[in-house]
Amino acid sequence: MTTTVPSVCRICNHCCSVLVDVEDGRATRVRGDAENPVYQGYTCVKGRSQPAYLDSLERILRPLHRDGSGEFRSVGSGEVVRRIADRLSDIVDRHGPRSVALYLGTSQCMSNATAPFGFAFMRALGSPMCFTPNTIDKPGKSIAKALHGSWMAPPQEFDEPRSALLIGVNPVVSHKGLPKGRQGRWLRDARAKGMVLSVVDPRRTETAKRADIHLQPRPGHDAEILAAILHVVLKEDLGDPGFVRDETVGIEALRRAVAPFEPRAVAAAADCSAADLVEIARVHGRAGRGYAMAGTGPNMSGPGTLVEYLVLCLEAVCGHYLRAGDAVRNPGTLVPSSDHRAQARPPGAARLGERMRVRGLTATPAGLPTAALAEEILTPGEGQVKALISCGGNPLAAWPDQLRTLEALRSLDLLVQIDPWMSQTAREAHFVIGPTMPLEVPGSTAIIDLATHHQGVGYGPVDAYGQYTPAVVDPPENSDVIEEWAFFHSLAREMGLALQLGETFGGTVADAARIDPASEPSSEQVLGLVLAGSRVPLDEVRKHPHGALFPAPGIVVEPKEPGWTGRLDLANAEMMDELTELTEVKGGSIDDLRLICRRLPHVYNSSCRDAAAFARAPEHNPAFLHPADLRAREVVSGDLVEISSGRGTVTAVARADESLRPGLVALTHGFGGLPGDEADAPRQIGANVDRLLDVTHRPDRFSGQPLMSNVPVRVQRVPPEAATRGLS
Ligand SMILES: Nc1nc2c(c(=O)[nH]1)N[C@H]1C(S)=C(S)[C@@H](COP(=O)(O)OP(=O)(O)OC[C@H]3O[C@@H](n4cnc5c(=O)[nH]c(N)nc54)[C@H](O)[C@@H]3O)O[C@H]1N2
Ligand SMILES: Nc1nc2c(c(=O)[nH]1)N[C@H]1C(S)=C(S)[C@@H](COP(=O)(O)OP(=O)(O)OC[C@H]3O[C@@H](n4cnc5c(=O)[nH]c(N)nc54)[C@H](O)[C@@H]3O)O[C@H]1N2
Ligand code: SF4
Ligand SMILES: [Mo]
Repeated sequence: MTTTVPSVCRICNHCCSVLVDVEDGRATRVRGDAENPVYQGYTCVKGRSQPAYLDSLERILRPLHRDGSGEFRSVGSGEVVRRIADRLSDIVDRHGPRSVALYLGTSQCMSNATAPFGFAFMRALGSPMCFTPNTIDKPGKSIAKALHGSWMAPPQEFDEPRSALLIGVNPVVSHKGLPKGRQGRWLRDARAKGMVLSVVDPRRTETAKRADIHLQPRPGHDAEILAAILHVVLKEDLGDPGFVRDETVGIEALRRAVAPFEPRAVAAAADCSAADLVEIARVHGRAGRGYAMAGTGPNMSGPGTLVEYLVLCLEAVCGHYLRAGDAVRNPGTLVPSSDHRAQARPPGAARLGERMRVRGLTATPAGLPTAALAEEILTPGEGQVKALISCGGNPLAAWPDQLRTLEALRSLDLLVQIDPWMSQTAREAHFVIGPTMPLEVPGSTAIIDLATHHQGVGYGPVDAYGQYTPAVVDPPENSDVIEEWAFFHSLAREMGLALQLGETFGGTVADAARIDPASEPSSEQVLGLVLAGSRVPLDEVRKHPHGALFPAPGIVVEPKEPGWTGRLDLANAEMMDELTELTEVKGGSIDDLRLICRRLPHVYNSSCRDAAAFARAPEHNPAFLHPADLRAREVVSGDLVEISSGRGTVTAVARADESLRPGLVALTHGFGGLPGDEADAPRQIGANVDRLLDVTHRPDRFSGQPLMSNVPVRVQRVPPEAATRGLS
């Protein structure tokens, strides 16, 4: 008998609404839910491939312990928690709590309880060493907000924009930068109503193909391009001078700082059309309503914090914020309500308490710098990290500088990897814990509210929306998998620690959120606990199994408080200095190719490579080059090429790509194995991009994020004799 259960896909945080066919307790099919008002039946191949993942023979269904002989042996979940607790207690006794670090990766975000429990565990242990991928992604977003200040009401964002400016973000593949839901339809309708879409990207991406203006510059010139856009907007008195006068400080200093960024000069240096650059500035500056978002490209290609800071300056100069009396269409659903006021929260600290022992880096509003953790592990002395619990992330596939990461992880006294697959990192771990998978646990769409709240523009739905899903199937029979929050809960109990949920989705510490170590809460109870206090109660959201809009007609932006003096800062001194330095440093050698980042539709970072098989796509990551660059190297699509940077060399399969500007090679991260693997199988497992990166290469001054795109590399053909090895 087949039953069909509505659910939320949590393979990625687009959170599509899906229907799952269940037969004899197993999921047999996942498809889009056409009844859902926001997603309208949209899904992607990754989400639809889930039934195959749940029952995959390769899934880790029992905890594994690698013993002295180097072999993994399965152990019961109770026993594995005891062994890890013993090791951790011993490490803390010898080296103090700071020697234990936690890394919560991308795949933990989709489970609402993992972060609250993981962080609570670390607080109970007394270690501040919590890391996430945010600092190797777009950390500039939250840092720039601290430097600039933030508007205490939402941006106009997806509410009837007349101009959308997307800089190095490709929503058609990544689902960021356009509203959650059926994005293609939204884009078509918005353009029909007059919205102009401008895209700045060195590749003619799937999104750029749908744009009205596509500026195709060299990578790494985004700060200059944004400065040139501001130059035009300010020179021609576009934007919203009233907003600038009333709500900001520093306009004159900003004007001076962007004055040298004359569009023709910037366009010449970036090798793109000056006319299009000016046109983007005029469209955006005159639109009245609009939004701008920078993606991973510009954040990874240069000074990411400066890029994000200039985006915020542009949006303030254009006044793209809701004002007193405006309706707030998306006040969030599964997060608590907040006040919306037409006033600026002034800038705050961008360098926060905890210091790394390396390179003078500190915590920032984006978190501790993940790009410095390997060095932190490798640096002897007081405070050295000796143990790492890694959950839902894959350091050896995704952290910049794979060679250094490997050296660091191999030097640890304890590495625990919570992962359903024998990933690159799992292979090196002392303990591997196989977790439940999303359809086996209850969940919700709260992450999309949270991302909007923390990251800003480009993450949420247009209108308040929410969906709850029960667990749809049980874990496979005879399995011994453990839900991520429950791992932290049992570990705490074993170590005699009481958890206090501080960072729930509401960000509040309720008394009720103290978890009794002796308790055995259910997944449903825990979900209720972490979503407690949400604007729309979880029970209300539960009443709409197919998901629903939760409009809030009464929520409007309140007027500014009397006597309020907060202003947005358009001219933070460090940012202005960094901008000025840019006018002095010009490009690198243009004889080199530049390696840039790029995502593929059928994989999710290092996850879902099976979906590639499902989509009959190659399971490796092609090295995309412009046909002219291939010809110059006497390479044809399908040949093996060697890509070398100052840090390392990988072998990849070349693929002609007309959409790329010449002079570039685009390679997707997350692929490949450990050093030594790929030489034998670039066609099967692909190449690890992060082996080409060096964590000390031009790090961002705040986040420590190194250059991860726009990286100088050399590409050459692998001679046929050598290539035959790769054909096996
Ligand atoms: N299908 C799929 N979706 C995903 C993911 C995935 O792996 N697969 N990953 C998820 C994650 S973790 C994230 S953070 C988001 C990221 O989402 P996006 O930021 O949209 O990531 P990409 O699709 O890689 O797009 C980055 C774009 O930047 C361009 N670019 C590279 N260098 C530069 C530069 O110097 N300047 C400019 N202007 N552009 C540049 C690239 O050509 C590329 O088109 O996607 C999420 N969604
Ligand atoms: N060169 C280069 N490097 C990059 C990037 C780039 O564009 N170029 N992008 C960066 C960005 S934006 C990001 S966000 C990071 C990503 O960095 P990470 O988050 O560290 O990497 P992922 O590959 O997303 O790791 C996900 C891991 O979770 C596992 N997993 C899958 N499902 C589950 C589950 O249900 N539960 C648990 N516990 N685990 C699960 C997967 O098997 C995988 O091992 O990479 C960064 N690295
Ligand atoms: S993996 Fe695909 S189907 Fe699932 S939420 Fe993401 S975009 Fe939607
Ligand atoms: Mo990311």
